[in-house]
Amino acid sequence: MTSRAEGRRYHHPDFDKMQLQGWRAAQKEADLPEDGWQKERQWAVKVGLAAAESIDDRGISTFARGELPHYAGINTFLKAPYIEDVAKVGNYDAAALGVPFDGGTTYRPGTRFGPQGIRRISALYTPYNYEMGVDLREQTTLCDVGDVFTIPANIEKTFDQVSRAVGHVFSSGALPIIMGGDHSIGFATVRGIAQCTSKKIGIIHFDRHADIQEKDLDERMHTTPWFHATNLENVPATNLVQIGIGGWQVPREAVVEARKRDTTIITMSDVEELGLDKVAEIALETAWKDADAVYLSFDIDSVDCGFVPGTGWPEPGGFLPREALSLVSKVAAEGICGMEVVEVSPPYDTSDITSLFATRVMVDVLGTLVSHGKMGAHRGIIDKPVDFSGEAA
Ligand SMILES: [Mn+2]
Repeated sequence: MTSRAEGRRYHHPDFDKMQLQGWRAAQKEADLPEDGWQKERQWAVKVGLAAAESIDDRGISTFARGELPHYAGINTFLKAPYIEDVAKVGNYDAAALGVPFDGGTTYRPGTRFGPQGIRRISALYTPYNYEMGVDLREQTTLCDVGDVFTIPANIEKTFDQVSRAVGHVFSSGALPIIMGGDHSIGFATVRGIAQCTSKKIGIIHFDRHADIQEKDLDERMHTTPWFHATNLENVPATNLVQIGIGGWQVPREAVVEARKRDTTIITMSDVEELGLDKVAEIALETAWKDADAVYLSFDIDSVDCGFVPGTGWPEPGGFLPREALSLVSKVAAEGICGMEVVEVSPPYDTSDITSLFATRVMVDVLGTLVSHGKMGAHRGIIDKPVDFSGEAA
């Protein structure tokens, strides 16, 4: 009779743990500094009062400040510092900003609460990502510059406010990370960046919907951003890549326009057939062709509605969460000049899962930019910075 150990069969006698990303990532963590973390704790005690005597950990303060605890505090995006004076936004590599607006919505409203929903659940996150081996707190600087003052009853005035805000942030050198809002804002956000540069901008657009007709219900709405954005001189339609489009909610007038303007549309079947690497390659080659920067527009409804119920026009058959995150990272790895996550509608959400996914897209892009050395790369195209500071109040 053999013992249990003798009887065990070893199928992989040469298995090396370093073949596992799980183990390599654990090694990588050792290379990360923790100065930022120490600094944050010292600051928390300084401004939040030293803790009661019974608390052994003297890094804990009396009033909650900074990351911990995750259930406490005033929520900015990822508990990043809130920049009240917008003149100081350029002190940071990236700036989260909210566009609370749902006046462009043609079915379910509620995306005016998107920035609040995303900020609230973003409190759950640490600045560290295991697989990437990135710690945002240690390797970059991020702030939350708050929300744009939108005008609920006037979409054109809102567009003007959004372009001005995005232009201000972009010109400061901080990378705009925009939390919508419905997708109508895509025109205004791109216009905000495009006005600051003579260079060409491509767009990679994740969506179930084409969003490229001229008008909807007689106005510019959330179905129309790319018609107007690609009318801008330095935003060619041939550099617009639309990924995930399909189903029963794509208006025919949008299809006519996409065909006329020669955009590149990649359906979910294309994704299935070609695979994520090939799709990323096609998207990047097309969006970057003769362009100097790429803008990332992520409509949360590009993900199957079973995962993101809190959105304005849910359409089954979209991305699985892992696929969407993988593709977004592959796009961000080449650098971006700004990004938006739109169409999160917290009133229709369940357990904050839609807002959570939006947060995840944002932090995955930030982490990828850091791990690929692309944070700050957008600054190279700012050759016409705007400056509104001298204007009369
Ligand atoms: Mn959509």
